[in-house]
Amino acid sequence: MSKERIKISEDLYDIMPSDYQDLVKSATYGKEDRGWKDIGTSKELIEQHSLCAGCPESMAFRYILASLPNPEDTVMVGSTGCTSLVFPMVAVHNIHSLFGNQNAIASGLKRALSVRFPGRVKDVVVLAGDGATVDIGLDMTLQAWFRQEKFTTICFDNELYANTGGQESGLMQKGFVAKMAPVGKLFDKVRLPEIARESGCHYVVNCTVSKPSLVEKVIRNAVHIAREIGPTYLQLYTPCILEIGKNSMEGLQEMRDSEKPTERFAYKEYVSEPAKQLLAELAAKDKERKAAAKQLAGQAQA
Ligand SMILES: Cc1ncc(C[n+]2csc(CCOP(=O)(O)OP(=O)(O)O)c2C)c(N)n1
Ligand code: SF4
Ligand SMILES: [Mg+2]
Repeated sequence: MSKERIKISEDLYDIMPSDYQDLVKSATYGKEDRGWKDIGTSKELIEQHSLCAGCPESMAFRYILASLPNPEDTVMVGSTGCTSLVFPMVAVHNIHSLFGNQNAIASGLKRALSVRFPGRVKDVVVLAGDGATVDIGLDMTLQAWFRQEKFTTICFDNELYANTGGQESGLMQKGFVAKMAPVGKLFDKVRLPEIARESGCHYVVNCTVSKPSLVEKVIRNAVHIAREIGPTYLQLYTPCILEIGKNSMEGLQEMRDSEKPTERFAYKEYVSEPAKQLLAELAAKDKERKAAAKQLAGQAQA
């Protein structure tokens, strides 16, 4: 993959927005080892957002977009919610779907892309809130997994409906009282990671986004496994600081507190046997590639 596809015609160069010029000059399209460490030294695929200041969803977006293995050939599918306000500012093809329909849209899209571009890798990644994934969209979420659709589903779990002012969601914690759910949640958080495994996902991770290197690893694994084997699911805790009464500097600590071993976002991972085999093959290839590059660099210096 290369930047060829976004190249600007010389005649139009000076009238293109500077953001676009920067994308062509220094975005990491086509870089094999792109990852969160490129943030700060390259043009990011998201630079502005309309989320509340300090919202952990914005951190998650930056790490995810920096880690996609193949951004020029990726289509993201969003759903209504806080996340959907960000997509217009993202330099990756994306589709907004009706609330809850995201996994149905992604299924059709993935199939259509494989017919339209045979032999070319096209990744599809769904990114939606917990209300869209677990409540209103649960049917579509599960059916896509049952059908073994080859795309990744990412849920930004902030444990309520944030965008509409704080209603109860299936992923809300037991007993939690929100602005629009004054009675308090009567039941435990729905165990969607377990349901994902039982519904045919080949890679499932439940974690926070406090550690960029971890987010990078799980995104890469999830996209590669979805591309080659079948559905993958990531449930990422991105707390709504507004609804839990934290200020813009406190989101990171909230995630760190929630990922302790006894807490609900302690790191949890499931990898199916075929997926384990694929990850081992990819790791071996990566090692080989890096050794060859090192050798070449050594020869060039000599
Ligand atoms: C079909 C439909 N039903 C309901 C809504 C209203 N609505 C908009 S955002 C939202 C909640 C989003 O919650 P979640 O998916 O958890 O995302 P968050 O805002 O928390 O990131 C709802 C119910 C809608 N826009 N469309
Ligand atoms: S309402 Fe909550 S989830 Fe939405 S942008 Fe603000 S802090 Fe983030
Ligand atoms: Mg939510």
